[in-house]
Amino acid sequence: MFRPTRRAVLTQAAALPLLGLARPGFALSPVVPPLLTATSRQIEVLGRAATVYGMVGADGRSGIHAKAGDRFAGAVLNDTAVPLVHHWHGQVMAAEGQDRAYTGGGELEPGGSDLIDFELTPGTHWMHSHQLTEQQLMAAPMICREADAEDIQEHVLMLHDFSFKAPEEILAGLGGAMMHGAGGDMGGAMAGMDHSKMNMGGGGGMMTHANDVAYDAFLANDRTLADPEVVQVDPGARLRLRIINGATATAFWIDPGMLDSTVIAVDGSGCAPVSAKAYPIAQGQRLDLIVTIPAQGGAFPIFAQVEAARMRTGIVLATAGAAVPKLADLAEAGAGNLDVSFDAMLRAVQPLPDAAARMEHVMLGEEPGYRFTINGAIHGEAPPIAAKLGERLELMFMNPTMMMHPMHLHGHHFQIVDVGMGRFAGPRRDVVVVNPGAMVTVAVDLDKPGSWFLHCHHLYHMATGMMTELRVS
Ligand SMILES: [Cu+2]
Repeated sequence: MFRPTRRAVLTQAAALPLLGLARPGFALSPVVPPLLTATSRQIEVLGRAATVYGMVGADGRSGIHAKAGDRFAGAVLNDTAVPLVHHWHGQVMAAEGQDRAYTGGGELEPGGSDLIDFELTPGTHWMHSHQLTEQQLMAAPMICREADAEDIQEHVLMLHDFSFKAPEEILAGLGGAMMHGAGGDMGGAMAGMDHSKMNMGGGGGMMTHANDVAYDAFLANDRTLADPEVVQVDPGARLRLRIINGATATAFWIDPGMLDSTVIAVDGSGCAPVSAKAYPIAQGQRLDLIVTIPAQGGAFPIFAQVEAARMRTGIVLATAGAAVPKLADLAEAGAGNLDVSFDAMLRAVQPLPDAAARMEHVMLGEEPGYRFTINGAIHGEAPPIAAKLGERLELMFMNPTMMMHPMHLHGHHFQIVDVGMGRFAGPRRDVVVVNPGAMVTVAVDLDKPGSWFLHCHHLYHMATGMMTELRVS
């Protein structure tokens, strides 16, 4: 893990008062170490050096690790050479303007800092750039330990998809162009689509596909299975894994192998405990998984296998002295596509109270030239969805496209209330999987004014237009 020296931190702190800061609502930080620094760093992937980004806390760890009641208060410094649009994913107590991912939020220039102050939302959350740099690991955990969290060992597992190509090149290869004409090359219809990846998915025999980017590797805490992270655990112990899918274009199945396992929270919100053989996690989603280490000890891989594929990554939980076996990065059998059967089993610990709701239809779309739309428009082409402060809104997503879309709403934890099997008090989440051919409804109480992005968490779908705004006033 990248650890800045104390000297580096102090140097940054000393430099802060000199940094330009031209944003209304943000004041210049006094001489204190930055709470968080966006930085460049080097990692090794499959024996090759790679320059990626990172977001490092004042304690030198990746991201923020706090407890319920703590505030995220201090300076966020952009110590990279690229502008930054930071987003605190899952932080529902942050007012609009506390991150830059909203219309008018602008970019934090290289060398600039923002002063941030909000109470952290308990749960497993994360942070990432709202730009193509997310592909280059501009992302980190944002963990706020719940007041009632069981007193057991915890470990954060962050997943990424990795390419040695620049994200602009990946986007051009897909045939996509950045919305607002910000670079990219308009290719032919579906150019770069890898039709060998086509597979018959759900949705009544529709030809669906997944994994439209050919990645070089899949990372679990920055490492592949060639050299996985090994976490020391005690025989017989219970361990809480806080799993974050920080991949931009890849959904996974978490496979705890022979370990007994139970999910107790999704997207940072508690759910009634559910056990399964494998657990789906789409881009942006989180899973809090309790696993039990057998009393006799040993080494236990936790795999994350790419949906509709054999590729996988993971970490190993091992008791003292256990031999860690060599782990293949291809599973014996391909995984299925993500679907809603897992969400259908989940029930929120804190469901929304009964209330009358107003319905908005959100039609997802895909047009030639790798152009992904919401209600027929790319971001900026259509007015925002207008909503009233205090109202209960239901968003009914409909997906006639050939790909799954993990739909994310900023600033709120909605509740899934219908996945096509009748109404239910499903899980609280902030990213919902909408499969090809599916109709999924979420309910949300709009308790904060502002303009909140509603977008697909597939980075290249968002970048080419699949984003709109909920304007709450
Ligand atoms: Cu999408």
